[in-house]
Amino acid sequence: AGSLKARLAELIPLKQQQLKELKTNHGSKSLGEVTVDMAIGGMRGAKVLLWDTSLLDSEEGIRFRGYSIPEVKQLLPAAVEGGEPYPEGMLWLLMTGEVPTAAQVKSISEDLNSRAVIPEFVEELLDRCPRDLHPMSQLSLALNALQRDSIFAKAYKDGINKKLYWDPTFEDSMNVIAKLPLVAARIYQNVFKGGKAVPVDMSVDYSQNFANMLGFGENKGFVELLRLYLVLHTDHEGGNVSAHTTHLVGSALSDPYLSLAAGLNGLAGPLHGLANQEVLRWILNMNKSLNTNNPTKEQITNYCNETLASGNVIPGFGHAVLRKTDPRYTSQREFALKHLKDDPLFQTVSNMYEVVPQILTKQGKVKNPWPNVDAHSGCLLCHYGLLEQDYYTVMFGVSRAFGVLSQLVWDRALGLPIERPKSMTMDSLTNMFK
Ligand code: NMX
Ligand code: MLT
Repeated sequence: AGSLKARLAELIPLKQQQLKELKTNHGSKSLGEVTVDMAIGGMRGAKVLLWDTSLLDSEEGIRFRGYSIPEVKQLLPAAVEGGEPYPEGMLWLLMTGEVPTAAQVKSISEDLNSRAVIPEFVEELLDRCPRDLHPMSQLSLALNALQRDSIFAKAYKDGINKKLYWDPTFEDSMNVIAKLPLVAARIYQNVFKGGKAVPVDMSVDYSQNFANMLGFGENKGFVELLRLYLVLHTDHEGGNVSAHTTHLVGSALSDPYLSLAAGLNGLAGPLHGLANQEVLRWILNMNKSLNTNNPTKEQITNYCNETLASGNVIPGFGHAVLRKTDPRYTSQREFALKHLKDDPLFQTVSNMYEVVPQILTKQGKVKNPWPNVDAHSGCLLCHYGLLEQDYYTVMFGVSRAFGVLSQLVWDRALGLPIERPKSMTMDSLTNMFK
């Protein structure tokens, strides 16, 4: 096939040249000040990372390789006419910066299917996990175990020339992406459904296979939702916890398995990817306490105020960088309006959109009162019967692998160094400005 790898091999020298010119022509120019507030405040606003696969604008939201979400939906090949794009097309776009043809997308589906196997010992490891080990911990455990087969780690041990690092990084990354649905579905089946294992169907796409393995393959609405879900969660520039962690750990030349596992451990935090689980839990707790499945805006307002008064965040709202409604939220809302507009859970999510921003704004300290991606995803999955909230972040993780591993291939292709910023003590900072 006119493969993804062959295209990358053509693009890499061009990008290496671009980086060289950037360093020569602009290497010593300033990207802005670093203030004490930035050092204390989670480095917010410090422009200190190189990340090519996507870029976030605080008002407009994410662009993947320059394309907004509506553009991606328009341009990438879809399975159903007017339907959701294939995540495989997104992978091609993230890796190359180019919009793939339908044939190229098909070649990715086939390539991933051919790599979709996991060793028996990893299956056994998952099967032996207690059911109350969180699905994200199981995912991380499995990735670390799959590392045994890392092509990069082996090549490094065998003394591979650093100019060639990108090649085994690419192979590992594709293998990881291919294997993730098997691992993720096994976790789902084990924890929630009594352990049924469905084999990979070589003739269908990634999302259809993943849906089959989860037990939702017959449900065409769910498969379309999964395509959208996997496209939307791929990448959110480089500074978010999962992306930055993958990049940081990868900079030590830890292989893609180890790097992604580290990133996913960050995604499992409630202020990051776990928020999708927390949103659903929050809504269901509200419904339970009010004994309704369709609370009024007033009831939602009261429940929000209770949450805030008890020193907790309202999950799914706010963002470290965004200052408007997340376009990933809007895209999921459009999906809901098209396919499930009368769903009571969607109506609650909609009502929250109307009341929560005002409540958070009134509180006075939140920099962004608008909903993020996680405020919406759970209600869509629930609609199609995937009710188990503890599982939602695993699906986010499968998608996030597409973005962070695409960038990891480029990290190695561009020869980026080990990451090592400078830290300061409180005393050293105090003395500096005496
Ligand atoms: N509910 C209540 N308080 C909030 C919220 C919220 N949704 N968002 C921010 N705040 C508070 C925040 O805790 C902080 O309080 P304090 O000064 O007492 O520490 C204050 O407002 C200022 O925070 P910001 O600068 O607006 O937000 P920051 O950049 O620190 O954090 C988030 C960003 C996303 C962590 C934060 O908005 C949050 O906790 N949201 C809820 C959790 C969530 O939805 N996370 C998912 C993000 C998307 N993702 O997938 O990663
Ligand atoms: C993400 O998708 O990574 C989140 O929106 C968090 C972020 O960008 O900081």
